[in-house]
Amino acid sequence: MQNNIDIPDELIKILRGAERVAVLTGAGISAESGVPTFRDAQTGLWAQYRPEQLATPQAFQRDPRLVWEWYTWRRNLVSAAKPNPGHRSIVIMEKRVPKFTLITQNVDGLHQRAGSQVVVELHGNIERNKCSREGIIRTPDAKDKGIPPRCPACGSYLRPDVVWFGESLPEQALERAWRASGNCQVFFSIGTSAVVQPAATLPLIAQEAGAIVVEINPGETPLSRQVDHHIDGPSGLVLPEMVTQTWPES
Ligand code: BJW
Repeated sequence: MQNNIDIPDELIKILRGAERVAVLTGAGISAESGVPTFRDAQTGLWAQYRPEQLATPQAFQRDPRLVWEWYTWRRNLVSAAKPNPGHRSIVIMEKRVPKFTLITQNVDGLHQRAGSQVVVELHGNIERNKCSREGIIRTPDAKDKGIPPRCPACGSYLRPDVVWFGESLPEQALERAWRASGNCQVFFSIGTSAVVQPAATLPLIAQEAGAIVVEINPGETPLSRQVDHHIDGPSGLVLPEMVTQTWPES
């Protein structure tokens, strides 16, 4: 089938010879798996819910039950979702590029379920829980039917292991992301609105250090005008096309 996606020849050539590639993904890569994005008009989560009522530590303090139930709804959505061709193409890139770093803002675990071996999770993972007091990863007791359940070690509420607004990102993940961005030859920004800090700075670090920066997104973002290539289209179509043209034998 003919599609209208144009992958620049120059990019294919560079990618074939590249030793170090970094990829940053956002909610858009999981959109074709049926996981809602945050900021898309109509379908994005923030079109329906207010972030400050659900995705901040203050929201959890104010109404832990509401926040926990919202995450339970999203956990069910994510666990029913399946990786799409965009996620799978990144698995092929990981196999082809000697030093490949996948950095994701997503908390849905779909990269891992597609088969990506190493994933730097900047905003945590919705499947895990941690103690809201100590920040240690904990699993609730099977008998605990509380909403939210309690930390089995100290009795405080458990919360999802995700990064809310105003919270720091996991230090090691952020450091790995800085390093890979400042040390790659090609940097991809895929399916992200490129507005949430500090992730939004990573493509700029890469560009500053001399990397070719490529954005894959069906919409425009604040980054679009600065990148070397903006490829307009859904990642579930663009990435398989790019991978097939770059490594036809894969
Ligand atoms: C497709 C597609 C398809 C559709 N194919 N594409 C400096 C300046 C100003 C503010 C700050 C700053 N530094 C820090 C801040 C504050 C804040 C921030 O950035 N605010 C801005 C919004 C202004 N940052 C923080 O608080 C961070 N913490 C921090 O920096 O700590 C230190 C500090 C704190 C306070 C002050 C100063 C320093 C933490 C950020 C945590 C973000 N958390 C969330 C929720 C995670 C948990 C959960 O899932 O519930 O993370 S918010 C949400 O946004 C989620 C995402 O990971 C993140 C990014 O969203 P993403 O992935 O880009 O999704 P969308 O929906 O925005 O975009 C989707 C894109 O896909 C669109 O472009 C579509 O076009 C596209 N698309 N279909 C490809 N098929």
